[in-house]
Amino acid sequence: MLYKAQILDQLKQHKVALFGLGITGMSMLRFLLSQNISPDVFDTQQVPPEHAQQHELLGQVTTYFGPLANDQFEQYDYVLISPGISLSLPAIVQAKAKGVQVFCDIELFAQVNTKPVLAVTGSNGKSTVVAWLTDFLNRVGKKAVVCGNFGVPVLDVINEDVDAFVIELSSFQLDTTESLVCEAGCVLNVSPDHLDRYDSFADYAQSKRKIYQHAKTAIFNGDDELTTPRVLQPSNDVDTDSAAPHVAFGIGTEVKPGLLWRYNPKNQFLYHSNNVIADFSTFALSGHHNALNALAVMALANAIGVEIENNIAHLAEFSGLTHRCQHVRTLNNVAFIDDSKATNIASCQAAIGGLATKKNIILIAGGDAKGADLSELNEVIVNHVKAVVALGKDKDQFVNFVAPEKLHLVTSMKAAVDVANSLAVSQDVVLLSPACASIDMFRNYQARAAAFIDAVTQLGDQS
Ligand code: UMA
Ligand code: ADP
Repeated sequence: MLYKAQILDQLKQHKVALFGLGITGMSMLRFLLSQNISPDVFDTQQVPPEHAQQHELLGQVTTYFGPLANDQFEQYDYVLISPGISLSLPAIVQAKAKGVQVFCDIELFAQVNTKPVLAVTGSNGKSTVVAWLTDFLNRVGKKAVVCGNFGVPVLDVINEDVDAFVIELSSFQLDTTESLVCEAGCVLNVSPDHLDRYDSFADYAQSKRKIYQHAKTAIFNGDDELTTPRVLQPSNDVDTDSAAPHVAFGIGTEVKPGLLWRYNPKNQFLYHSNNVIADFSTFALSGHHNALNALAVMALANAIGVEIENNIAHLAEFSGLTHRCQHVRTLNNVAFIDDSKATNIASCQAAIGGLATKKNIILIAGGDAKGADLSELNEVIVNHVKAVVALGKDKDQFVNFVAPEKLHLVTSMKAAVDVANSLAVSQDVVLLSPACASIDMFRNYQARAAAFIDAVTQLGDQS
């Protein structure tokens, strides 16, 4: 396999620690061992999640499980970390202060990879866009593999023979990525999320824009200033226009200078420059946010030479990912919708905006708000939601802005579904769109969805 060798030579000659043993950590361990690099492995959990199944690999390295000393990594030259590990952890801060190199799997991938990359980040829509783009590229005859934050670590697929890797990137991954060259990099949108990991919203937004650092084309959302291709220059700490050609997508009822890929919500047409290229109402996915996602997919595919206008049929077929506004059941003319993947405020707003016909939504929300102020949901709740059923760690935030007669606090998903069902009348929509992370009550958003679907399935059929 052809890799760029420099970083591998460096790692071979120096002391390497691998910190975090989830799916990213295991992928880094497999890759390093395949290159005859043997890191010391750390995890702050006494029994890390991937430990039990991986005795064989872990038998080849020295492992340290449990709390870390602040000077734990000072004796190393490199610490390869997983994205879930905060850079403000004292052991990491101290290591960096001593000049230890700290980076994640994406940076390692970037330094060894020789194949084309399309990279996508944003607060919402990343997974939908990378899955859609990969599906589209494969349908038009380009071999594409989806990876990254999507759940497939990049180093697990690096040997695949591809026309393009389609990489979903989180801000956590971008925080320690400096050299990712991509054919096109795209920030879909930026809205408050993960504020428990950043000093400010501005820092989080800046982290997203790192994707443009070495992009050959910078694709951005013309309606979202925070996605504009400007990159922080470490030398002078100033944001500077990225050198790559800029390509914008966005909403517009008429031609706008600089807006190449456009959606007109009035007629639901998609445009390239001045030309109508598709009628979005014929697509399998619906909602304004998905029209914008479609534009991003087109711009990204076009950046590697895919002709769009004659391939619209291939684009229109994608029917979306599970747990994003997915219909579960209709009972007594009440639709139950699973949008468990809505883990921040903007995604919940998009779901409500896309589904509301009148004030007919019963919203099940709450969980770990990750430092966000849930009262930003007030406007959409006032306009479209007839009742809120709140659960999870930050459910009490709803007390501050939802009228008492409209709010129901519960302690389990089963209770949430039962209460929502008892409030619903014909033509209402019961929407699980939590605006919060799930980890305070569930293993992940899939487990939260499973609890919702289970409770909905158990509801008696009175029709
Ligand atoms: N750990 C420590 N000390 C700490 C924190 C974590 O030792 O202080 C250890 C944990 O004990 C565990 C390991 O680190 O053993 C977990 O690492 P991780 O949290 O980075 O999780 P992975 O399993 O490697 O999954 C990560 C991403 N997780 C996070 O960013 C939190 C996955 O994104 C991603 O799919 C995967 O890499 C492959 O790239 C998940 C996610 O929630 C889906 N992402 C966030 C989001 O989408 O909003 C950013
Ligand atoms: P991510 O990977 O960024 O979390 P997903 O595609 O998994 O994004 O979607 C997460 C949530 O955001 C879902 O609730 C989905 O309905 C909503 N969503 C998808 N695309 C957008 C968008 N462009 N703007 C706002 N919300 C969106």
